[in-house]
Amino acid sequence: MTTISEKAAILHHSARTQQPTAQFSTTEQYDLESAYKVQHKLVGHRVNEGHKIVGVKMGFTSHAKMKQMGVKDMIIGQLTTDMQLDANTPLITSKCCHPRAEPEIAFRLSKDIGRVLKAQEILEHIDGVASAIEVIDSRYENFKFSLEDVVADNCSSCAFVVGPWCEVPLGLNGLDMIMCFNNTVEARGSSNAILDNPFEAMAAATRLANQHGIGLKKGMIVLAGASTAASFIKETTEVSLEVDGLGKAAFTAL
Ligand code: OOG
Ligand code: MG
Repeated sequence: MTTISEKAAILHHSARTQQPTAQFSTTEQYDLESAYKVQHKLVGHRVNEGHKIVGVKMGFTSHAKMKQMGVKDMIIGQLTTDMQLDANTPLITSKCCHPRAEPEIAFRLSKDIGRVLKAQEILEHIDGVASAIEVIDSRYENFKFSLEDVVADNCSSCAFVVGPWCEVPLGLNGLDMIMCFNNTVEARGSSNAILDNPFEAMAAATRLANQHGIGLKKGMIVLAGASTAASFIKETTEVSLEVDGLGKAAFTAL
């Protein structure tokens, strides 16, 4: 049996050495509440290194993702400054274990949120929407985990890029999401795959954040969860995503 602090230290070491670790759940039982405690400690390791929390990410908000990973509940993880990619900050794949990319939609919070919101209340709490690509990189061997394991591992969070912020449209339904690897279509999804409506994923984020003691502050980014299964990056160098009406997000993998 490992303690919460030990689990967090093992997972942080895995992330920083690119050495995947064995799942905890195959040798011991722990519940979701303890798993979120591990996640808080794990994110604390990054904060102690000088990085800041800049947002949250939802996981398993689409059937495609639940099916790919064999889990059935939504999860929430935390995003830090060292995960942010941009035109001048490529993904260094040698610093990852087995990175995968997935097409997402990002929201920007226009105010602090301290309660659980309904989807209809989201519009008055956000001031930007954008195309986004998330890079997930499980710290567990073979990218295999239980729900508790993945929550403890900060929901496989590794890196993300957000495209130019757009004005918030009244609806986000039926948007085509096309992810390309080296300019060739790698995955194609629809925004409807994200809980039938990405605003529902944002509402679910307020519920899970509230439940697990995660702060949602003005200016923070919320990733709504992938609309398709994730793809291994491997030899890919250019990863891009175009979402109907929201423009393009892209990064370089070296
Ligand atoms: C967990 C993270 C899931 C999403 O968008 O559904 C996630 C994983 O698949 O490793 O980020
Ligand atoms: Mg994701």
